[in-house]
Amino acid sequence: MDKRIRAEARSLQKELTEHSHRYHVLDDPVISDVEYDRMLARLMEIEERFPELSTPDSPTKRVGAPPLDAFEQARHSLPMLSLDNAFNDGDVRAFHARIVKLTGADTVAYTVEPKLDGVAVELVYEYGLLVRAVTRGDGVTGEVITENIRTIRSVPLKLKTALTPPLLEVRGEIIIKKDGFEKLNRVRMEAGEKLFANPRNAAAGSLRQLDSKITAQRPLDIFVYGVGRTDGLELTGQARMLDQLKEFGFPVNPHIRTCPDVSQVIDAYRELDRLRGTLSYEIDGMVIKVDDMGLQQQLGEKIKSPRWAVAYKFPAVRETTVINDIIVQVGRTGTLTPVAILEPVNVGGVTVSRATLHNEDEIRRKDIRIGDTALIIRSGDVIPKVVKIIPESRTGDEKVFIMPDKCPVCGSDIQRIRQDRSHINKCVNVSCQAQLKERISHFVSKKALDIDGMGKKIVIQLVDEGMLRSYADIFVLQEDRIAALDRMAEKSAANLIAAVNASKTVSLRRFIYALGIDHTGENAAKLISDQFTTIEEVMSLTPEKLEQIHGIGPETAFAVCLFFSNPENVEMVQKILDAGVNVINEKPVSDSGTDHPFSGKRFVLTGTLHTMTRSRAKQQLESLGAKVTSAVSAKTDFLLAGEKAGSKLEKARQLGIDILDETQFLTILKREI
Ligand code: D41
Repeated sequence: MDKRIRAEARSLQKELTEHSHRYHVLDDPVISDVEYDRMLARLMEIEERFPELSTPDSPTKRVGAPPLDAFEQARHSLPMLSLDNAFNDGDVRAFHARIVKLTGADTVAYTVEPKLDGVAVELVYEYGLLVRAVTRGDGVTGEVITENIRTIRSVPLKLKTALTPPLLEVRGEIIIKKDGFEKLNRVRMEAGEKLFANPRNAAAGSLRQLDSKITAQRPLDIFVYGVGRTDGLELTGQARMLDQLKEFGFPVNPHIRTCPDVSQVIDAYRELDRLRGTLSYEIDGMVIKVDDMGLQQQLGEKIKSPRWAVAYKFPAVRETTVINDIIVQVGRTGTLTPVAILEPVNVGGVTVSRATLHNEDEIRRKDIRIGDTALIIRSGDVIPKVVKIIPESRTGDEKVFIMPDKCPVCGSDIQRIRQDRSHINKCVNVSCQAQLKERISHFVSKKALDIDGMGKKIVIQLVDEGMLRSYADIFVLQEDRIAALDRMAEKSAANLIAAVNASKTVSLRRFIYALGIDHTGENAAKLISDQFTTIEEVMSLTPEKLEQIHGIGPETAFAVCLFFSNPENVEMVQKILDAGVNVINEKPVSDSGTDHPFSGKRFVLTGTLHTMTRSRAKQQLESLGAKVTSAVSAKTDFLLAGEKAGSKLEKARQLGIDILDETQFLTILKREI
C-alpha cells in the first residue's frame, strides 16, 4: 500500500476526531458541516479499500456495527451506587451535620452538579481506548452496550492525552436533549410509531437496541460525573477530577460549582432551579458531593449509596384534572388499593391517567369523590398522587366512593386490618387470581428471577388460561401451548421458554427477594444471602439468628420466620426446586476464601446450557475467582460443555482437559464453601 494513503488516513482520523470534539463537546466548530462530511466520506472510502487502516477509534466507527443477538452481562469492578434523596433545605443541613459529626471537619466544601434525568452508564478505557460500555443495571451488573455507545458523537473513542492511564472507568449519564426528543417523536408520529413518554425513556430505549445502526440515528448525548476503578491517575477532589475528565475530552456539565460551605450549596440549588427552564436538557434536581476524596473515603458508603453524596430533588410538578372513576386494585399480598382514573393530563412532560389513593381512610380524610377536580403531583419516577380536591369545582353531582365488601376479583371476603394509624383492606383468599398475577409478576421481575419476555400481560394471560397456578408451573410451561395463545408468535414462545430455562440457576439473593416475603426487599435479601449459603439453611432460621445480621430488623426477622413456618410456603419452595431450579450462592471471592474447587481455575465454556446463559455461568465462575477464556489451550483446567458443543470439545479431549457437562458443573458450583 502506498505510504501516502496511510498518512492521509491517519491525518483524516486525527482531524475528524478533533473537529467532532469541537462540534459535539466544546460547541465551537471551526469547519462547516459540509466540509466535515466530505472528509469523513473520503476516510470511509480509504478504510473500505484498506480495512487494515481502520483503527478502533476511527471516526468511521460511529455509524453502527452489525446487530447483536443479545446483550452480554458484565459486572462493574466497583458497584455503581445510587443516591439518597433530600427534599428540602432541612434534609440538606442534616446531611451536612452528619458529615461534620462523622469527620470532625469544621467546614466542608461541596461540589454541586445538575442531576440529569437520563440513563447511567460506565465507560471503560484501557490504555486510552474505549473498550467497553456497560449500563448501570442493578448497580452490580449491567448490560454491555459498547457498540451503541460508540455511536454517540460526544463520547471519546480515545482519550485526549499523551500520558495514557492503563485503566479509566468513567461514569456518566446518557441523555437526549429536549429539541432532539421532540424531533424524534415527531418523526415517530409521522411513521405511525409509538411515541416515547419522555426524553429519559427515549434514551433508555435507544440504548436497548441490538442494532447499533438504529442507535446511531438517535440524538444521544452524555455528561460524565465520576469514575469507577482507575489505574495511573492521582485523584484528590471531585471538581479536579471533573477538570481532568474534561481534559481527556469528555463532556462535563458547565453548571457544576464548588461551594465552600453548606449555605452556598443551598444558594446554588435556588439558582439551578431558576436556570432549569433555560437548559436544553431535563434535570430533576442537584447532586451534592463532598469535594475532598480523603473525606469521601473517611465517610465511606452504605449498602447502596455513599454517605458523601445526596440528590436534592426539585419539588414535584402539579396539575389539576378530573377524577372520572375510582377503581380497586388487588396487590401481591391481597391489599386493596383504590386508584383514581383520571382525565389524562400532562404533568411535567408525562401523561398521567391514574393516581394512587392509598386506602379508604385517606379517601375519607381528603373527602375525594368520583367527579371531583383534583390536584395531582408527580415527583420523578414515583407514582402520581392526589394531593387534594378543589372544593370550588364541585357541582353537587360528585359520587361518594364506597369500598367493596367483597374482593372485586375473586369475590372473597375482605378483612379490615389496622396498620400504623390507618386501616387496610385485604382479600383473605391467598389463591385470589389477582394476587397470584402480582406475585408471579414479582417473582419473574428484573431484580428477582429476571425472566425476559414474561411481562405483566403474558403473566395475566397465562394465569387466565390456567397454565400458571403456582411459581413451580413456570418451569414446566410448554412451548406449543404458549405458542397457541392469542397474540403470541412462535418465535416469542421459544424465546420465553429459553428465558425460563436460563432463569433456572438463580442466586440465593434473587431467590429470597423473589419470594415476596413481607419487609424483605432487595436489601434484606442481600444481607441474608451474604450470611448463609443455601435456601434450606435460610428456611430453618430462627428470628434470633436473623436479627443477629447487621441491618436486619425485628420486623424482617419475624416476617421471614413466619413465612417459612407456613408448611404451604415450604412446600411451594420445594416444588420450585423439584421443577429444576438451582439456587446458588454468589458470594464475592473476598469473603468466601479461595476454597471452592473452581477458584483460580481456567475455564472455557462452549455449547448451549439449559439452566442458565453462558454469560451467567461466566459471572458465577468469576465470582468464585475462576477465569473464563475463549480458546482451549494446554493451560485450560476445565471445559464446560453444553449441548451441541463442537470443535472446542474435540480439542479439549485431545489435550486431556477435564470436561464437565452441565449437571456435573452445577453439582460442583453449588458445593458449600
Ligand atoms: O447527573 C446525574 N444523574 C448524577 C448521577 C450525577 N451528577 N452524579 C452522580 N453521582 C453518583 C455517585 C455519587 C454515587 C458517584 C449520579 C449518580 N451517582 C447516580 N446515577 C445513577 C445512580 C446513581
